[in-house]
Amino acid sequence: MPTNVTAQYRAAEAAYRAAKTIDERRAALEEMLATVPKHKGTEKLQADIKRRLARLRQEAERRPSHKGHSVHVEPEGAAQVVLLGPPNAGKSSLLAALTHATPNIADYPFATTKPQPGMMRFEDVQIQLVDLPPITAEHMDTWLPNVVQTSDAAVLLADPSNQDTLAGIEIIRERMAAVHLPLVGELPEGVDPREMPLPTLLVITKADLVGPGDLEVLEELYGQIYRTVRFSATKHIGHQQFRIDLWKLLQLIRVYTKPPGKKAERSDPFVLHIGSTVHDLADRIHADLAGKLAYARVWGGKIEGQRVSRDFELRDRDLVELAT
Ligand SMILES: Nc1nc2c(ncn2[C@@H]2O[C@H](COP(=O)(O)OP(=O)(O)OP(=O)(O)O)[C@@H](O)[C@H]2O)c(=O)[nH]1
Ligand SMILES: [Mg+2]
Repeated sequence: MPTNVTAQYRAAEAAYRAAKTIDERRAALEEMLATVPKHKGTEKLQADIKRRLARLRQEAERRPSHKGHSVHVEPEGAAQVVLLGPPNAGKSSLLAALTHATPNIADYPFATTKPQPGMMRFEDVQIQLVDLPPITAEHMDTWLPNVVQTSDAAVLLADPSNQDTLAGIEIIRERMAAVHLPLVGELPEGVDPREMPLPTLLVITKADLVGPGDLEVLEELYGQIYRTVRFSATKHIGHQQFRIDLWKLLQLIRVYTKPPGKKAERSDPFVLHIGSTVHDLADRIHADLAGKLAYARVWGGKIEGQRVSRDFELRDRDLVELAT
């Protein structure tokens, strides 16, 4: 035991010895790891703490206390998007960079153990990102498919600085396909009702750490299947591109409404799927409204205030006046 540790470290170690539950031990070990002085003399100690954390994780997995299938993340905002990836890929870092959430970020695997949502703003909509524990050949939380199946899309994170990334990504694609949640580039026509394909964006993380060659390898391999974006959580690389590409992947439109004769305000949009009609919009606002609809006018196309029928297909950023 090195003598030059801080008082904070000693307190964390005392807490570890006093800890009774797995969660308490885990919290104390994480605090020890955070407060241990980082230099050559403590490398063994750091490795030992990480090993103890990994063992604790295995112990937690063996216990049948998962309350597995009850884990659920209430969708919020325009869409729910899950973050999937191998350990250490940078899922929690992406969440922290793009939302106000404060997930646990650490350089050891399985730092995330529970779903953690955060809201990401894109222009005038909010998209819910859900950080998840990693998926490996050995481990996938039993509740994870449950959380994934309520989501509208997935982000698959690949860390080009890790030589095991390709194998890790393939395992995740296989495991998700095996639970009928295949990760696809875009939704296929005529889906088998037993399958719930998830439109997926491939994010190449830690773009600040590697050369262009490493990034291109992943782009060449997956570019045919997925829309890909280069990203760094620590440097400002790809943040806006991520938002734009995710919005495109979701295949949504924003539509603004105004009462007849009132001034237009393009804020607080209704979010609908591409292909939605005036009837769908009315139906979304109120079940009765669709039946009572007399006519609609639309601003956004070539003809301003164009009078349209209920089956008129709306476009992103259209302003609609519904008259009964
Ligand atoms: N340089 C650099 N480091 C990063 C970046 N993103 C993440 N990291 C580091 O990579 C490590 C893992 O990051 P996390 O965000 O915790 O990874 P994760 O995918 O959530 O990991 P698990 O929850 O264990 O699956 C941490 O040490 C981060 O600081 C990045 O864009 N650039
Ligand atoms: Mg994490």
